Amino acid sequence: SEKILTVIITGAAGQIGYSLIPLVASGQTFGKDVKLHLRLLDIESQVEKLKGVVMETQDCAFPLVLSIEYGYDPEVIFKDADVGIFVGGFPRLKGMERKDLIDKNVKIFKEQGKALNEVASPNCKVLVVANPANTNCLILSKNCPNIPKENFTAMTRLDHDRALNQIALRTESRLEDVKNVIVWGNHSSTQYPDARFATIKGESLDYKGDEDYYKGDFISTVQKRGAAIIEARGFSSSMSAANAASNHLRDWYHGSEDMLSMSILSDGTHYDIDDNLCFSFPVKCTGDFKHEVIDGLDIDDFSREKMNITQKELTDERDLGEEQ
Ligand code: NAX
Repeated sequence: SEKILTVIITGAAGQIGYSLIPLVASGQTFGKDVKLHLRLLDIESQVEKLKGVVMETQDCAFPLVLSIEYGYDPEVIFKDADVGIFVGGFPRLKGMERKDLIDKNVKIFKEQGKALNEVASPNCKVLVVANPANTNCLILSKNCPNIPKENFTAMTRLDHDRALNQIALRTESRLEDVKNVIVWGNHSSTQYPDARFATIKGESLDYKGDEDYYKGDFISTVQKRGAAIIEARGFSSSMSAANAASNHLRDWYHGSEDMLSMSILSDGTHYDIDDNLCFSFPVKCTGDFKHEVIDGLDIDDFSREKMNITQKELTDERDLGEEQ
């Protein structure tokens, strides 16, 4: 029988939305044999702009797209959603404290969570891109008691793909030959990109031989890559963020042999990370939106310290959010 997915994209009038819609609608994300109903959400003041994006999407004449609807009411747009890609959020404005940013987004993700819980498919799969992505994902899940916890993910795939690229450059290897990197923790500057298990063409990376780099500049380059792009381009990452969102969903749906990084809801059983946090772990995607944490990797003192820092930040964000 014909495969059809109803896919919602929030923040669809924004920068990432503009790059993401063609990846999804052309079949790069879910495959050329999956037909799509697209449901695009933005805020009321952006509906005119969204209409323009819809017109362009129509004009691409994507054969897979069966229908497009758009609007600002989540209870309408989220109806029967099989996949929700949450890109829309309140941006961090100049001079804004983290607490303000979290307050604004808690409100949005509570409201959208309630709508998702009410009207989406009870097996809806979720990817949160909007920052603070991990904490937004946690809030969304808490407001969706009808949807299983394992259906909620936040995006650390961009950080993961950035780490792969840095290793390929450093070792003068092809990207396709670099595997087994991990991004632990939060999608923020406290994340811990971990190259200890990386392989090039199946052979262990010479981590010990280049330890100063992998414990130093490698980590900070990946952590600060988003800021470097803003500095250079004048806008935040959007092509690469959309590409990472598409990669995340493609691998989650189709499965992958690779070790990947996904932020998921911790249940307290992996790597001594507390439950009730949305934390990025090494995962294996086994297909049909299933994933398993890759357990059993050695955590040395250096790594534990880095993981504690990012866990602490996530705990603080969660607690700030709960004051709301
Ligand atoms: P833009 O500001 O271009 O677009 C965001 C869109 O969301 C706007 O059209 C806005 O009207 C809309 N929006 C705001 N509140 C909304 C709501 N309540 N419901 C629906 N839509 C709403 O930002 P863009 O560059 O597209 O980035 C989108 C988000 O991705 C930001 O939160 C950004 O911080 C985050 N990012 C996350 C990344 C990740 O790796 N997880 C990397 C890239 C990016 O920085």
